[in-house]
Amino acid sequence: MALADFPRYPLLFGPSPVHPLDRLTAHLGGARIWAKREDCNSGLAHGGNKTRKLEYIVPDVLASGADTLVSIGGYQSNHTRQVAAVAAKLGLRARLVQEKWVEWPDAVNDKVGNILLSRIMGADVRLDPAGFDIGIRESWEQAMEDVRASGGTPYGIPAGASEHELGGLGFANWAEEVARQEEQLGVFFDAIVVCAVTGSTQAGMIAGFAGQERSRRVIGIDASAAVDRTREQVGRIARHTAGLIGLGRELRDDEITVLDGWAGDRYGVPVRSTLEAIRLCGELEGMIIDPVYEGKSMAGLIDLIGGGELDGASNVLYAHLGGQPALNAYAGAFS
Ligand code: 5PA
Repeated sequence: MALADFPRYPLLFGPSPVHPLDRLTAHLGGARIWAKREDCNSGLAHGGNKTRKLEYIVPDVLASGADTLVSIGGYQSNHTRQVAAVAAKLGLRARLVQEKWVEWPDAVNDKVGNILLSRIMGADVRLDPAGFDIGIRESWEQAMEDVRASGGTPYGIPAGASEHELGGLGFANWAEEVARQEEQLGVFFDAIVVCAVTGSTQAGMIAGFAGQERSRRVIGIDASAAVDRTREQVGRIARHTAGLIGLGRELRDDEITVLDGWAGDRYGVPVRSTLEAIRLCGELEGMIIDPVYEGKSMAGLIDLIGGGELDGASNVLYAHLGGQPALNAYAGAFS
């Protein structure tokens, strides 16, 4: 099978925009930096990377006859907010397990931002005291049982849609979209920089780009603060996705790059470099990034350029995966 053989249910406006970040580039004085904007890829509740992944999952949802999407994340999960939006769009219910992934003192952490949007979209939001974990959770399985017990038909979507069979396809498609945009723009992105936590975003990219003629680096920046687990998950999902889309060869270990050093000690807690990266992008580009994911991957990009790591690259593409609604829950970090 090839990627084109998998059904895709359109949820995006079309290809997400790609544009240069020239003031940031001038400030850092290295490779030219561009951004591809998944934060404005869709009209569904601000979109983001999960909306793209869900394009390949929705056909399976519809075929299953389910009436309720069941998913899981932290209180400020972007993923569950996007699941809630897709459920609304399809006329389905959403049952969301929101775990306490982050010990963050902001008093409105479980009230504003993503969780507020999910409530507005009619999702059944349930808070759970469990801590951070990217794997399959008992609470998620229990939520599916609850839906069944009340006469519904659940469809389970794991954290970040990553452990889903088809979770990597959305970003394999992103890789094809990038190649088409490169042709239109007359550039080649030597390196892609992307945030990694549950893994299927970077994994899909790796699988997708691996089939293209000209090779490039796909550099994951860990934001889980549990890099071994994330690296394992990225590698496993990349290999699985490569198999699904008929890559026709095994991925090499050197194609799986997840760097640590910018997550701090804890998932969801911004460190100094995160806040500096957020301010820098805001002040130089008017581009807003969040304190949980994109602020950390941008801090990585800044250091990689400053440290000469990307010297051989003339154009670097920063994958902006969305996530700004969470900023509302982190007002304390900026006051
Ligand atoms: C998330 C994930 P992956 O989980 O596919 O590695 O993507 C990391 C990532 N950027 C990067 C943003 C804005 C993200 O939301 N978010 C999760 C969520 O629950 O929102 C899955 C963790």
